[in-house]
Amino acid sequence: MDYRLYCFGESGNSFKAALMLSACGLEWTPVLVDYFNGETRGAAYRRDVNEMGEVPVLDDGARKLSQSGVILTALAERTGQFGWRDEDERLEGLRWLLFDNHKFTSYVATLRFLVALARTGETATTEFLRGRAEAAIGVVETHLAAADWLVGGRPTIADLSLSGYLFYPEDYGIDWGARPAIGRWLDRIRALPGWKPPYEMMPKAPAKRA
Ligand SMILES: N[C@@H](CCC(=O)N[C@@H](CS)C(=O)NCC(=O)O)C(=O)O
Repeated sequence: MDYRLYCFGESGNSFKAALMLSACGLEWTPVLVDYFNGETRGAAYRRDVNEMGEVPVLDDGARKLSQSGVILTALAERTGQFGWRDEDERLEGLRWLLFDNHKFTSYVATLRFLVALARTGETATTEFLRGRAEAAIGVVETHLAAADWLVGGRPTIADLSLSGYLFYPEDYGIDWGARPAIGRWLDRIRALPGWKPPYEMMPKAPAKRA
């Protein structure tokens, strides 16, 4: 199957899907979305690609899948890799995917966007997001201090989802050195087949035009 991933390099949600495709040994091509110049907010993108106005979107030739958690789930089911062995694992994995989408990626990614990409400086908004991000990061650090992987003692789509933003080089004021369990977990994920840094997997989006 010829997979096309609508994405841009700065998007950690896209990186989750990109890493899954590569780790599963699937052939795929990035389709660069001009996010910073408004492509996802345009009518054509919403009509033809994703009504939610987001990346990632995975086009498998038959249909377009969006929401990284859905893409990861679909690929796990199709390939039999990084998925669940039984109902207990499936529910536990779903718990982490929902936690990621609601509290982990959402706060970490928005904080990174404001501080490192939009360069707003520290504001009341970033202070709020930093507190929420630190709390969610603490939950993951505590879990990983007692387990190598989030679910089932082996790498799953839960690990690919929660780690997606943590491979980016930008500094947004989180002290990752103070989270040694997360650091060791990221090293284990880097050792998976097909892993490459985000900006080597997907092209960066063009800068915002004046
Ligand atoms: N829950 C979604 C989040 C997707 C998302 O927020 N994507 C960002 C880029 S990383 C986006 O396309 N944002 C466009 C916008 O909000 O206008 C997922 O996991 O796929």
